[in-house]
Amino acid sequence: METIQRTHVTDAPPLPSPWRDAHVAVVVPTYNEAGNIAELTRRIYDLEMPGIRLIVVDDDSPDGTGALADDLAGQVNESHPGRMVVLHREAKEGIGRAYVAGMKEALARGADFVVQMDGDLSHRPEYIPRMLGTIMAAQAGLVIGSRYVPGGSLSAQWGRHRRLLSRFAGIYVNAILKLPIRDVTGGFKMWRREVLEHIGLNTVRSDGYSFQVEMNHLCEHMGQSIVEIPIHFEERRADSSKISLAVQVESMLTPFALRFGRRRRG
Ligand SMILES: Nc1nc2c(ncn2[C@@H]2O[C@H](COP(=O)(O)OP(=O)(O)OP(=O)(O)O)[C@@H](O)[C@H]2O)c(=O)[nH]1
Ligand SMILES: [Mg+2]
Repeated sequence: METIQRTHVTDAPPLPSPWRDAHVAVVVPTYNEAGNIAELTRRIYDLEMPGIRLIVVDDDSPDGTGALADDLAGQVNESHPGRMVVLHREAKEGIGRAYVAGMKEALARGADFVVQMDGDLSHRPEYIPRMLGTIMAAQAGLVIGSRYVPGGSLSAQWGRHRRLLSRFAGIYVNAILKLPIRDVTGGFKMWRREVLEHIGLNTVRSDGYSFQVEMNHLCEHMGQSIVEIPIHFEERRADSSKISLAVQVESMLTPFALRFGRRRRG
């Protein structure tokens, strides 16, 4: 069993109130992230935000991520009861379904702010305090950790092909939906509770990665203010990507469906 060793974060000053004590839930969907989940957990609880809660949503990963997350939760909850929750789903249903389940759990447990992030260490948890400061100061409904605003950047390991594909996806989505967002496909975000409640998570129809675009669209539709802050996006630390052809096709079709189609009944 891996143990969580605390390290001292020297580059971040302690957060003042009310940031420090905010009820923030971090939802992380996992499918085969056994090489990453322990480090991610440690770095989240190193943030010195006593109100933070981690919700891992595992789709019965064959590599044992779910059991590993249970072990980590046991350690975290020993000193901070209820601070880490693991949802076990029986089958791989896609990142969108996992997020809907995790976000519902976050709201049910009283989170005021809900973070969504990948479980592969591409998204640095150390940005969370900055996202919280921004959402509070700007009174925004949604803060997006953005690769494509000034100051944002991509891992140097991303080749030309991947960069172009990501840029194309953004241009394609915005040609159809015209969202006031530069990084429309990014997956590192912080939501205000009321926005998620108003969206109605049961009406979200994306199963896969188009969840990101659909949620942006619903938020913009509500007239909520959306703020992007720059992040450096890192290459996943371990294990492999889960993007399948079916998921790519869904991502291509979703912008049309959102613009011209009906919503799922809540
Ligand atoms: N629970 C659950 N998690 C998923 C599923 N598909 C992907 N994930 C998780 O969603 C996060 C993002 O998936 P990635 O495979 O890293 O996708 P990506 O970041 O767009 O692609 P890469 O850049 O190649 O890593 C990771 O934490 C995955 O483990 C799924 O069907 N169910
Ligand atoms: Mg990834």
